[in-house]
Amino acid sequence: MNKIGLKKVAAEIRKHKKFLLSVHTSPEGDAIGSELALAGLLKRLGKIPIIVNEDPLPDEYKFLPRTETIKIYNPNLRKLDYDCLIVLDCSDLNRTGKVSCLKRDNIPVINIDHHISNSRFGDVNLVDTKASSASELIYELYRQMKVPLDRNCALLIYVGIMTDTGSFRYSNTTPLTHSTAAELMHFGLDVRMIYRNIYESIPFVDVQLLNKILSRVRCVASGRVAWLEVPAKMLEHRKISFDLSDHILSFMRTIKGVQVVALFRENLGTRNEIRFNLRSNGSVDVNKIACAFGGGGHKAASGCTIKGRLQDVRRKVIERIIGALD
Ligand SMILES: [Mn+2]
Repeated sequence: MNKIGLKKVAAEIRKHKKFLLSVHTSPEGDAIGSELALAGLLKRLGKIPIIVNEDPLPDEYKFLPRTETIKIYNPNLRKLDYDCLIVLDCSDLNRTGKVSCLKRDNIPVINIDHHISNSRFGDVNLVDTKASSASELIYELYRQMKVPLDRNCALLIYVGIMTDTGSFRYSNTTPLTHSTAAELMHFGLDVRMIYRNIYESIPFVDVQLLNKILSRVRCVASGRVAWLEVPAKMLEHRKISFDLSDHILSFMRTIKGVQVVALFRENLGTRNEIRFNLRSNGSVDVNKIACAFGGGGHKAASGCTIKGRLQDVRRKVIERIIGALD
């Protein structure tokens, strides 16, 4: 555990009053859970938290408490007055997207993250690559600052840990992860309801789309690499309210013998911009592969946004993945 980072962040938080909080674009459970739980901690300390994200929440997270306090970026927010910026679950400030425009030169930045590719962009950094999630770090921060948790914050932190560990299945799950989850459950969390809200609430139209998308999975390198391309035209007829990428990646990694899976999506709205996400069973370091294209993440899970044509990006990335197989 990064005790020094925890102490420094606690000291920096005590110095300021009004905080701007943000997370990466396309926020998921850990991003949302960690920022809302941190906002709760700041309030308990008599501070004012303001959360601004570039993207709205996927529908499956709207059952969480206080999600209505999250503001979506708009240019008027450039006038926003605050005295400390806290960025969560981001390896780099640019991962916040347009929210990075709100950063001012004279304002200190606190960086709270667990990605191995983290660039230590903050003036104060709490980076612990052994932590399962940014939410687990917020749990430690509550303890460090001796602020008692309440049920809502326990729920938010639990969701961050649960989603980032693939419901306690991925290799970032540690004894500390489980003991933290046990502590959180003492607040009377309904884990069945939480799981059902996040993973078992796919709208039927999305199940049909998922079916179409999954029929496009391809395997190469004797079945050791599975990849999938999702062109924008498959998605443009509907507003994406539910985040399917996690479900797609989870399913692909269940293919027998597969070591690396790759999902390539054409971003809607931005021309020639591709988002790719990689997952590994541990034999290939996919953080290194994403870093080679300007992205990053963890050894077993990484991502990158890159300019280019879908097929060109896919060919280059797959070639590099095959080169990294033993
Ligand atoms: Mn995370």
